[in-house]
Amino acid sequence: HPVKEIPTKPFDGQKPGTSGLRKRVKVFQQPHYTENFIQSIFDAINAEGATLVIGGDGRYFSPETVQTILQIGSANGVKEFIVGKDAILSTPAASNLIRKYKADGGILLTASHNPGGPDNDFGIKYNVSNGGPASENVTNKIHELTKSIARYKIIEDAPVDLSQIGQTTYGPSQVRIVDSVADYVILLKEIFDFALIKSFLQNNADSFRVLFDGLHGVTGPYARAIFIEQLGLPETAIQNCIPLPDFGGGHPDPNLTYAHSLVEVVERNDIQFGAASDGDGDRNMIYGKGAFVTPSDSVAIIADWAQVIPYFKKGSMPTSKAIDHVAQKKGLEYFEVPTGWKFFGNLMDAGRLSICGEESFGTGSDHIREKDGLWAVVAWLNILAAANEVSPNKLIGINELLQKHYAVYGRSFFSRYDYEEVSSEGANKLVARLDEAIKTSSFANTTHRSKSTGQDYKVDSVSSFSYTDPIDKSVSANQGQVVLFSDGSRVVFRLSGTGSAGATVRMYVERYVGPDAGEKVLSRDTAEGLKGLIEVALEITKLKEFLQRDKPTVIT
Ligand code: VG1
Ligand code: CO
Repeated sequence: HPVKEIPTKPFDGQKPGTSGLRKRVKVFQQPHYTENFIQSIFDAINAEGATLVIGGDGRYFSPETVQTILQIGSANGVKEFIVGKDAILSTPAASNLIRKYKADGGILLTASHNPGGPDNDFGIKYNVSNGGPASENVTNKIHELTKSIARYKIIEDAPVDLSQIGQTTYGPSQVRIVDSVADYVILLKEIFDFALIKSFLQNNADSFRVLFDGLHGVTGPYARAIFIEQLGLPETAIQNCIPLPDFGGGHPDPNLTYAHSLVEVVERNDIQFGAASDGDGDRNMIYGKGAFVTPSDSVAIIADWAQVIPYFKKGSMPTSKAIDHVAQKKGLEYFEVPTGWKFFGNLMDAGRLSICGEESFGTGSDHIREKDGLWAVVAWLNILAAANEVSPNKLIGINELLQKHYAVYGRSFFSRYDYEEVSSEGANKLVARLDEAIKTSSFANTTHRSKSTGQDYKVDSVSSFSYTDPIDKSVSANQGQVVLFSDGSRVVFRLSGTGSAGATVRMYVERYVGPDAGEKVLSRDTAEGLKGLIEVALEITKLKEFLQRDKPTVIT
């Protein structure tokens, strides 16, 4: 098997974003485009003798890309590829395999929650040996290499049948096709009290029904193994659990807008516990009849209840503003990092962080180095099962747990407004206005009254978030513009790093109400709790004017 060198020219824009390189499928299908990026990964790492895990969310263009990786990887000296059957590995499952088999890294073929199919998105992400996404110094190096690439190397061998579990070869390299699900189920069983969850579900089969929606993403087979095979739930407990290359035409993002298939059935059938996951299985939404859990409450509650989860009984406890209150009360360390799971990796490796979350429906722990949708869903089941063990007479559901939490810790009303695919020009003007406000302090100490609620909000400061990694001291600047108000409320603006066209502006809004506010205030709708603040934020930034949008595309 001779190594061939194929001449090529650089493409613009091969810069990995928040979570890998994401572009339209048509962009990846251009001759040499995908090959260039893969070769640049191999040039950035030491591929000689390496073991790599390969898999993804099963989206359109994945099987072809696996073969491309085998061609280029074998020519660059990769010793062994561990590949998920049919190119399928959820992002958390891939992270687990990298760690479990001590691989040197992995290539994940996913654009996560972005739609799939020939006219939609594809993505390639490189993870390192701790199982987590490569840090910015690695992704910057890959990007630099894509700018000057002049050739890539390939070995031509017969394509590997990805549907056959077992050992085979590609050129000089070993290829191991593995069951995509098995090791992940073993992992979750080590973490949670499956026996307790199972008996709780069996004893409350009518009063506590479960529905998981895979949105035709990668989690389907994992959900079947966990909910049906392990926990003994009926077939009706899962839906849309066959992975499809175009996710059935849907947008596999678990939020109230895009996961309407779940929301509808939960409402119609009075399901007490519903959940959904995104395309690649790292996000989750917990949603029951009349009960919606925001991502920040979810991680705070998991941190608060960590002692009922066997994994956390083993060692030190958590950290990650709802979760801040839990950490403070428990005397634990907590950190605020920029957007993107890669920023948690160093802290976890150093043993200083074990529970973390993102506003974008991402929750996870140091059992792997990615956020983990099914982990969060099973964590909630474990917590509810444990909570009900102590209170056998009245069923504690999602809402009861939330209200109990607010009564102790207070509540951080939180919401995110996404303005998708706006003009880059408008987005830049918005950013420029905020930069100006930072430079001149022109917003500081100004007070703004909301017309609809009559509340006054006084601006304390406007700043740009810069993060210094506590472990390796690397600095990531310009990670979002923060408007802080005198009552502790804050609004953050940033540009998305995962979109594949135009610019997407995100506005994060947060307002804290202490436990003394009383149940009536604490149990309000998020939208109601945030109304005045959102009005003020939109007004002072002139967001609608700059973006030419009256409403956000999605509110989560
Ligand atoms: C978004 C989310 C971020 C998440 C990232 C990847 O990034 O806001 O919290 O880590 O997606 O998630 P951005 O840059 O568009 O805001 V996933 O599920 O795509 O791996
Ligand atoms: Co995802």
